[in-house]
Amino acid sequence: MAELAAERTIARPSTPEDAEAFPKSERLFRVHDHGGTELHVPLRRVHLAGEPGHIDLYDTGGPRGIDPREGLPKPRAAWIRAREERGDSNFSQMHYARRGVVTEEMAFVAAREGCEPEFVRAEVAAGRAIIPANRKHPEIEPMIIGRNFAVKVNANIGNSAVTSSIEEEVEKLRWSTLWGADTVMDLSTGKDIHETREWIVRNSAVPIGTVPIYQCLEKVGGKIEDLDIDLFLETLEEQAEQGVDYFTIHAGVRLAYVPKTAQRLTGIVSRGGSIMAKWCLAHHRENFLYEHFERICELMKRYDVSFSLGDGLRPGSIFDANDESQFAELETLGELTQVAWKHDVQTMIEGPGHVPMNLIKENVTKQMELCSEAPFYTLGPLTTDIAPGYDHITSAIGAAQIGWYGTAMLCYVTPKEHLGLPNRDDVKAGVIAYKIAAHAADVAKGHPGAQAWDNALSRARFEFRWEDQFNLALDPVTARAYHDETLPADGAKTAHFCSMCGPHFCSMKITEDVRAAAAKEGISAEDALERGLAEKSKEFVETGGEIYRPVP
Ligand code: IRN
Ligand code: FE2
Repeated sequence: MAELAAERTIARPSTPEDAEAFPKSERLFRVHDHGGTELHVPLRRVHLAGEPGHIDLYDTGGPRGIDPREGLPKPRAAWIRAREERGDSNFSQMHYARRGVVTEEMAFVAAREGCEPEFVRAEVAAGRAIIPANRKHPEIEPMIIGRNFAVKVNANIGNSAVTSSIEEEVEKLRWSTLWGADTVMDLSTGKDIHETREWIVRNSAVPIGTVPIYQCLEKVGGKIEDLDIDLFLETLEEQAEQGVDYFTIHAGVRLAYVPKTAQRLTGIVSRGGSIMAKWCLAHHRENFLYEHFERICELMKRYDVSFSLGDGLRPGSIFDANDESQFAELETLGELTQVAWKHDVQTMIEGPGHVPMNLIKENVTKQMELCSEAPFYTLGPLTTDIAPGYDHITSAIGAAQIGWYGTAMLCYVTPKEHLGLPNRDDVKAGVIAYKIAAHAADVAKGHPGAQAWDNALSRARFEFRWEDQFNLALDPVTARAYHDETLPADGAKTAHFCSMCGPHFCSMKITEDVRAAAAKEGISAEDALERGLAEKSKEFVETGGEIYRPVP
């Protein structure tokens, strides 16, 4: 392990909130050399009490404890400056990748994901992965979205006309990245939309996405008919200048597809999709985003804003899943992907929605085929419609499956979906549910290193190292609190049982006893087990042969 010995790390500042959320974790940068440039790759190191070593985990938390008015440090500033001074005009990572250049961002994500920089370059060049990183967002710690990398999670935040202040939005951003959100979308609609976004971008080490048509609609006072391409491009420019890293653009809602939704149980449920559908009907013209798509590409590449091609016709109920209008739009998104790639603009494709489990796989198969393997980014999908209040669960079930089939990023759903705006607890519940789905997909896909975390936790569980079990958990505080609810004493942290089965029925304890007995008698665990089982069987028969015996 000579490589490990040579590893250099630097401490990252930590706040009381971090320490409280992740006890026994240390926030570190691992220093990587990229042709003389130092890359500081963030990680969270969990120290173990009961076995040597530690576990290093991917960390999205970013620099913390910084005054939001000051904004975050800018690790990308020098990299970007060099490109600007060279006079580049297309700043997209895909553009560099296709010219054989391994950028600092590519080397950074390679170090973060534990693969070779050349592999990252090749995936980005092929369009199979994107690195959302606007050149006006130097605060980013680069990340990658693609099915040959860890599955990512997006969290949506944003005020609506009725609630929230700017500080609250920044706090939501910090909160969701603390728990592991890989990207955050600002879906603000109310007033102060520009200022809110500025604060969010300046305080975000993760890529920020938006749906620009929402702001356009504000600008025309809600009158959909008044929207046009000039206003749209002007709004894109405004947001791109601020540093937004990817735009959801509903360019696939073509006029001809709108009537196809008439037969649906729940019609059009996408906000952006319904805006564009209404515009098409009002003018009886083709969607202006579709018609002027190349002009949009020209703008995107000047900043390296990535497309997240919107699924305006996604199903809003499991009844509507995989219908004609949904797949017609997907075909158009595939066509637009080719146009974007002609300009080397990075592109991912948004997907559903509400889909029963038996119809999930077809979504991925079709998307890969129609969109030439551009990364898929899905909202859930919810696998049933009967559980408002629990849609983080109905959808995490679908998210885990679709992630396993190859979806690259999962858009979270909170318990408040369909009911109201999420609060702090809802955001956490949504992110955690989706981290579970994403990680379960990584494990099932055999993603290198994914299972090591599970194994570390399993070992701690089997060896009754309670502290390690808590500290390795996705949510240590909750794990500890649940344990302590019944066994709060310190002694219980070393006890070889928990209150679930009690001391006499713990299967792990029994296995441990068998192994200990075997070691004592110098026989194999299998022999000891056999002997033990024979004894138990005899005792069982002799005492009356009842599974449940009366308490003596
Ligand atoms: C993700 C996949 N499909 C939709 N999404 C997210 O839904 C998208 O990224 C954005 O956050 C939101 C857009 O919602 P509408 O405008 O399509 O409802
Ligand atoms: Fe829904």
